[in-house]
Amino acid sequence: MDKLKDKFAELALPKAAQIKEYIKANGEFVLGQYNLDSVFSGEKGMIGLITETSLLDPEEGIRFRGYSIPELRDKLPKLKNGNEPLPEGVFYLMLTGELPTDEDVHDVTNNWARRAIVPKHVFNLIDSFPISAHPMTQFSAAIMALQTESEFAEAYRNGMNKKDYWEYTYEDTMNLIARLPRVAAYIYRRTYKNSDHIEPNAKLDWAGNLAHMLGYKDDGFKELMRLYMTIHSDHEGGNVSAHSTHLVGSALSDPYLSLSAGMNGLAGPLHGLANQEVIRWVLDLQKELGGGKPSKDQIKAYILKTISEGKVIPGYGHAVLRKTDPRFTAQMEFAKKHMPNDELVNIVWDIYEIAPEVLGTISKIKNPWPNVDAHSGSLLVHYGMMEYDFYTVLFGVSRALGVLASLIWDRALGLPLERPKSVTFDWIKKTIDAKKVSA
Ligand code: CMX
Repeated sequence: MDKLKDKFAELALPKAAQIKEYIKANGEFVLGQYNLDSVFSGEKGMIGLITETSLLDPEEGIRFRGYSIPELRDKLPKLKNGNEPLPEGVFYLMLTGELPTDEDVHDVTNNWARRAIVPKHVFNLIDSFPISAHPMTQFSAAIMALQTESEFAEAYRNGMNKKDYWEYTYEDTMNLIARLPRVAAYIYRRTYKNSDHIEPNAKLDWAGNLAHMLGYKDDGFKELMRLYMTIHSDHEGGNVSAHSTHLVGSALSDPYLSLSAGMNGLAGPLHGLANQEVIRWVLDLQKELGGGKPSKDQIKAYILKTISEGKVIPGYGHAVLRKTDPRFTAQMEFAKKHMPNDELVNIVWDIYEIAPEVLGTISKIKNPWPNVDAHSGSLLVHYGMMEYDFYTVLFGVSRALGVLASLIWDRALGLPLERPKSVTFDWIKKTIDAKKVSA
């Protein structure tokens, strides 16, 4: 028996059928217009996707099924002595559209614990990489190695009916999410802790177990992982990791192939890799000054120097957001409670005072405010995780929750193969010139 699967069938499938009917009946409705600038701006603002799990407002930030980040922290179930939401809850919410009860979340924890068996060949594959391989390369490859377990791929080979796609996508998703903490922790311990691996503890919650397998005993780190895994999980459908997972999934590539593609996108420095780049940038700044806490003038000068060298300030700016990211604020609140005097955290706060003012004077930059990545590394460093090349793997484990919940919805909605039209620049020029002549 799988209560979450039953709940999805009971709640979400009728909703999916309604959505399909609505789209069919209103297919002619015009949603917007786009111009040449839209095409050349990376399709920003062009509506081209349906993603049920979350919606992003440029001013307010992300809402998961209508709930903001502060609301999630307030309303999602927590452990008895805990203060941060359990990520099992945000997954339940994204999948079903309903806030889970404590019991619902407990069921998901147990469900994932039952499924968390990683086949040996996955560890062998990870071990075959040179130690110097970036953790995201190891992570993406490990997800591909897990693909041998895909129930979707096997059912498709055996001639599955279209109406069953969502069920096998669900099974793969649940197995994959259950196994990711073990895979991530294995990569961490192998790369940085001399392959001194730590066995999972099935009594812990999903994020608590990840913290345990990484080797962090502090309860504060477990709480951080619960918050971290919740707030990084989804950011509507157009960001690179969500969109690439969805795009690859549209070819009916199974969840393993799709998520691995998404992770390759997350590994880009303009997306998830920015979380490691932030710490690298701050450490470089400190190195240049000979160590210690930089003054605000020194921070300002370093920002200007970075920009003059044709580089970006990592952790600042966003393709959609136009205000401080509420995920940044949630992490700042966590830091104020748990580590208000931490030097690196204080540097991050000083940068927050200076960077928006400086970036705001550069007219081409549309958003001078911090994004989620500006804060996360300093929290990890506080608990002793100095290996910043690993940070994006943590982002990836969390991001799997949202993009895979969406993939189940994609299959339940029967969304088609994605195939936008592309043209050559010559085609554009001829078409526009011809229009000008006839005008
Ligand atoms: N520092 C310096 N320049 C910046 C900048 C920053 N933080 N943010 C934007 N710009 C520049 C862009 O590089 C671009 O310059 P060019 O026209 O010379 O190429 C110009 O300003 C316009 O960019 P934009 O329209 O404001 O931003 P985009 O939507 O194109 O890009 C983003 C958004 C996030 C890639 C960009 O702000 C950036 O590179 N930020 C730093 C990297 C980062 O923090 N990424 C993480 C985002 C969150 C996540 O996905 O995890």
